[in-house]
Amino acid sequence: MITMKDIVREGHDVLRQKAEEVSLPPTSEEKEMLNDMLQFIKISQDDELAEKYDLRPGVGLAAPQIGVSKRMMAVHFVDFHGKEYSYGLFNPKIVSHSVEQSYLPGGEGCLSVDRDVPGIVPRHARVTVKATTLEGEEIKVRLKGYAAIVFQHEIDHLNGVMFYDHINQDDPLTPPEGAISAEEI
Ligand code: UDB
Ligand code: ZN
Repeated sequence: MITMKDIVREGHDVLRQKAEEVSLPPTSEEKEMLNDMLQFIKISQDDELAEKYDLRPGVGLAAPQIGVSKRMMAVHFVDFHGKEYSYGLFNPKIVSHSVEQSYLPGGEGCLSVDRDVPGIVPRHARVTVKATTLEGEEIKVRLKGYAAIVFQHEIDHLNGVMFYDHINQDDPLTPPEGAISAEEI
């Protein structure tokens, strides 16, 4: 079982590397690891288990965050419209995105970052992501609002990018012109 001691924190090189593509079909070790990542996220959202194992309630996790430089990510969350997203994904790729930008009004955090970094993180308002699921299915999902932000945050980890790289240093709290709050879509 993955716990917080397995989570790599900022400063570690693996978080700045571009992760390797997983050659398909994945090995049973790769599938097991991705399944463990998804379980970690689910367990972290269970109040009793999160307290028992001292976990931060997470919505997503990318393999570099457990020290593995491979293109794998897990997400498990319900968006503001009550729609559930629960996936373990190999080789996720943004195949198209909107020009319009969006952001979470409260900014972002990260399981690999043990400090508060205030600031607006501009993201694409809509993205289409292609990936292969844990079950071996090739999928193409269209995402907007909160879901689009979670996926972009995790895919960034596969490219060595941290959320605060996107914050405008000169004016951290002002959203870019034309950007919409992720809570509105
Ligand atoms: C998170 N959790 O998991 F609205 F049940 C964040 C942390 C960094 C605060 C743990 C989170 O947003 N939890 C949450 C929010 C809700 C309801 C709920 C739980 N991540 C994932 C991460 O670090 N992945 O690498 C950070 C998010 C910031 C924006 C998208 C991902
Ligand atoms: Zn993160």
